[in-house]
Amino acid sequence: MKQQAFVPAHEIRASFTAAMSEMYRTEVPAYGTLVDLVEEINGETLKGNTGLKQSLTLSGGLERLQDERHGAIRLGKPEELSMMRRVFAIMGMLPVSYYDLSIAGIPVHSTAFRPVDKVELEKNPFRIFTSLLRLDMIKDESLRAAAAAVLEKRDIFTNGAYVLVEKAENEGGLYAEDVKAFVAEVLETFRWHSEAAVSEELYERLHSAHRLVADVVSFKGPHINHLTPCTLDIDKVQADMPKKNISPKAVVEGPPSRKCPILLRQTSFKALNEQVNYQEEDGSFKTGSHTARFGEIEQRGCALTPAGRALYDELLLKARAEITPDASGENAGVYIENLEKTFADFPDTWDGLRREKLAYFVYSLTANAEGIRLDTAVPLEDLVADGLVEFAPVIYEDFLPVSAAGIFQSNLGDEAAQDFIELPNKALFENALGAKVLDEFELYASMEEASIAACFAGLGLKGRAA
Ligand code: OOG
Ligand code: NI
Repeated sequence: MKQQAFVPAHEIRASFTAAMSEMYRTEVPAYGTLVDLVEEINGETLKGNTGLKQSLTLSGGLERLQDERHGAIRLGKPEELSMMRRVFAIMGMLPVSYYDLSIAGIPVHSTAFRPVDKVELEKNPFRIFTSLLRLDMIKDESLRAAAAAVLEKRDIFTNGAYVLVEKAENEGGLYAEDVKAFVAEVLETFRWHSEAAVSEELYERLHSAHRLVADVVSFKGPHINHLTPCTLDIDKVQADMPKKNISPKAVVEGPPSRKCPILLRQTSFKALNEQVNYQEEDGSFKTGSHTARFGEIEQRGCALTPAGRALYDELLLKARAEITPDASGENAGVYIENLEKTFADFPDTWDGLRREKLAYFVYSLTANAEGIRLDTAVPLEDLVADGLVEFAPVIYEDFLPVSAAGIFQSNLGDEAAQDFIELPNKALFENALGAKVLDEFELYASMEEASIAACFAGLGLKGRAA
């Protein structure tokens, strides 16, 4: 009998992403409208041919563009995070980077689960920003205890999910007959529940500590709070959103529009006000509302080296110190103008970014290199200059750095950041996760290194000249 093969992780990931996108479309109709708008504008952009080659290089090709999404969830306790790590591992998604949001006044810390190798990323790049609540940042001791007690009682995963995760771990993968069930069981965890697990009174107390605390603690599960399609022209989608009755945030977050896009740019529409039912002590329900879920779009650029990231942070902070975008949108025009002016100090040609080692690139042999064998090592630059080797930017696969970005606070509403006890703790996060997070810079650097090694090998050389 022919032995049955495991379903590849990227196929499980693609099925899960499609199922979640479908679910979110019915839960949040504005998301469906946004996806349609993004598809329409991607189509027009491709037809218009503007910067087509570059956009496609950066997005990893047309096929990937259709699947491109990111999402976000917020978890309440360590066991939830470690189980989530096991679930995502089956989809080929590993924890990359540590994001300490306490520096933005938000009581969570986070990682991004995503595929890490080149082939996996090309097949399906789905990534999910995953946060863990920092109960220790709630100052009021009795509230902290009440929140912990509510979380203690809940289990966000179905029995079926536990069974299939264990099966996949024990056997080394999932067979086709289990994949459908696995996707359906895991999807349950991401579903919206309008029945709260707390009374109105407790909800209000949690909410006044921080609206995120209320969002995590009050519900039976970590509802997916947004899904973000990828656009080839974020400025156009931003401009067209009001025509579809979606009101976007005042300005696009991240770097300004450039010839050579860097990191990522994103914009969102405000969280929905949704009806929920609080569960009162006497067993009755009380109607109320909660804002959590929103829509967002993104456009990706190239991954920056630590030096590039430092320059990005410096320029973004400088621009924002001069003009901070107002939530009303009143100063959006001057903010954008000033941002573009400030970023004039960031090289805007691929070769400039490469020569100054501000961004990562992958190298490949050109058609001229066909049949050529070298017997002495030469510097990479000579091969580029001789037209034997060409380069393309590495796509940034992660999230906007917390240090300089305003996105997190503005996702939650535009009120001022609340004051919390600060205790940054990557080790605590990794303990909860049950694993170390991978270093995104190392991942990008090794992609670049591997591509260079392949070029030299292709020319018959063992290594490059220093
Ligand atoms: C996560 C926000 C992070 C992004 O695009 O930067 C994120 C959250 O609000 O839970 O998704
Ligand atoms: Ni997002």
